[in-house]
Amino acid sequence: MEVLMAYENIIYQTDDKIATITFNRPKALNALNADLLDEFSQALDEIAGDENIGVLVLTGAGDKSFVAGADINELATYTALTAKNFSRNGHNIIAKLQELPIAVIAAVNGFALGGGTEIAIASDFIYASENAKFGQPEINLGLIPGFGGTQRLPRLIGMNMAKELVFTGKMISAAEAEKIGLVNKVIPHDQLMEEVMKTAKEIASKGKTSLRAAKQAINYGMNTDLATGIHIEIEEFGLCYASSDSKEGTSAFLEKRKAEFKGTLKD
Ligand code: CO8
Repeated sequence: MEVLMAYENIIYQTDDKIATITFNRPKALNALNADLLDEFSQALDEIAGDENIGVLVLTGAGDKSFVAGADINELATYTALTAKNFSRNGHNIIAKLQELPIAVIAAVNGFALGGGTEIAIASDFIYASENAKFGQPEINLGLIPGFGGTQRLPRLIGMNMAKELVFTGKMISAAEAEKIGLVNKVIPHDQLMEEVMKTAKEIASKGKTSLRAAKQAINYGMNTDLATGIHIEIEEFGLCYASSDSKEGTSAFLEKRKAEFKGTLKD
């Protein structure tokens, strides 16, 4: 595992085709302050520019928390205008995360509150440890979610379930989160990273172009009507043939061997 560039509020590591960003302010339960968000944004730029990386894993430092939301010390200082800027900046970073052409897995190892839930749901899917807790507690601060919780959450778990979470600010367990489709899989705490890495490795062995095409078809298709979504799928299906991976995948099947995908996103 290679630790790259010295960040202070995150740890950025790569291991072959898998990058890991660990939110790293454990004394504040990895709350998102401005410095952490800047570093997160820079690391996402690094990943977007690194052809070798196929999967990004997000997790939190320590045993207790993924991300306990925005840093309330900073929230307490905002005016209406600086709050808007903070929210807009957060949205730009989360859009950058969501638009990465690779798979993003959130390994939620404890509290994922406010901005923590919002980062997790902008990932492609979530694996959670048994002691993970999710919630949108902003209402308890006299606020509302500001990094996508009023928009991505209802799209993911349905409007009424999202309203209950946002209106009450309550925390839900990993098991409840799995029941409502927020989490794909709940895993014993000490096995979380092992399980996440198993799935990450499996995804990293696939062709980059087809992974990007699948992600874009699902992400853009889910936010439009079915006919437009199907049109997007047709275009993305055709684009897969621009990469050597489609030749390799189909030939490997016919030759009864394992496919070795070597295509890049520049194909
Ligand atoms: N911000 C700053 N510090 C925090 C935060 C936070 N969000 N969460 C925890 N901490 C700090 C605590 O202050 C404490 O510090 P210290 O040891 O110096 O007193 C340390 O982390 C440990 O926390 P606790 O002692 O409280 O630990 P507990 O196990 O008792 O409780 C909880 C854990 C339940 C997670 C509790 O800390 C908590 O409720 N935290 C706040 C959670 C929260 O409300 N988050 C949402 C923030 S709002 C948000 O995310 C909006 C995002 C978008 C905003 C954009 C709009 C502008």
